[in-house]
Amino acid sequence: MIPRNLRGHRPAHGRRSLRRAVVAALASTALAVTLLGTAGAQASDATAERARLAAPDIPVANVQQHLKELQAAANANGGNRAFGRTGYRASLNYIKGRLDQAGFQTRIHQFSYGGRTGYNLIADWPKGGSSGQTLMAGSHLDSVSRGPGINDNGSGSAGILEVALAVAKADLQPADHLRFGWWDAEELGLIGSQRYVASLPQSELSRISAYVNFDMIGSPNPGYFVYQDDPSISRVFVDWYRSKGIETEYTSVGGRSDHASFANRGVTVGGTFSGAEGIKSSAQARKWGGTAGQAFDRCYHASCDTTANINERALDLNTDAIAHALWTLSA
Ligand code: DPN
Ligand code: CA
Ligand code: ZN
Repeated sequence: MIPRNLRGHRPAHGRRSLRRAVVAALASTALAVTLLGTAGAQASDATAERARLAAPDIPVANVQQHLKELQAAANANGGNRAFGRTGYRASLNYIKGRLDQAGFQTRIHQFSYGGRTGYNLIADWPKGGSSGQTLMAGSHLDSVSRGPGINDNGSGSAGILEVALAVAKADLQPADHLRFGWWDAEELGLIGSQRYVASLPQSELSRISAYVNFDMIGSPNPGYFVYQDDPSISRVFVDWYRSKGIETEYTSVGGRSDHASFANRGVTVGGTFSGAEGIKSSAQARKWGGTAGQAFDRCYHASCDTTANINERALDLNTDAIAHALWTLSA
């Protein structure tokens, strides 16, 4: 349609040339539409490809359900899930059952410590792995004997379980082989993870591209900490959190969790952490919400570390961050 002002003010002799111009304009519009159509299709292909490669949003309700199961395992076994106790085996059986059902190859790595038997759970994803490298994620599954250990470390254990189940659901075929580990006797001094790395020949250890650790990721007064270790790993977490509008802080977890067993053997490590007995500062409370002057987890290593001791937003963000990191680092 020719705009009214153009029509009304054109001299008579100009009508033909105007018509030609309109025809030409229509033709070039058609060309533009064709070109745009192609570009649009390419853009949506790229979007679809990105969506296919991107990690899914992990449903936090499923992670909470795993925490309920771990709480039930403690309740039925004297109130804890500690090394050498029946609550630990009940926890391991639950996680192993879910992984077996989803198609993981699981095995129990046994060790003895202080006259008792420890049990690490190792789960290999059978698909992908063409690079010859292994990306590993792990969490300690044992609690202290004082309580059920739902934030420490049901949270990490449930988080990586749900991410593993998402790997199966997506039928992921990553370049790197994916392996998950649940460690026993962390609370006695990183014993399970140390025994695991000691069981691996150096040739296998050097094929581990990275080990990422998740120990306490649902603290009730949460902080958003990223392990300050390898920058190529930490950046993946920091950038992801920033994309969600959250500024993280680096933390040196040092020897306080199982990544240290891997780092000591020269493996690249990383992880996230929502805080333990440390006190949230007022600057941190302004940045992250929650209560300044109070511990990130007031129930750390206490009997009140139950399913009530979880901040769902922190649990949700961290599990989504784990999925993003595993998808990205293994691609
Ligand atoms: N690994 C836990 C503990 O030894 O009690 C808690 C913890 C995790 C502490 C990460 C500091 C950093
Ligand atoms: Ca989520
Ligand atoms: Zn812990």
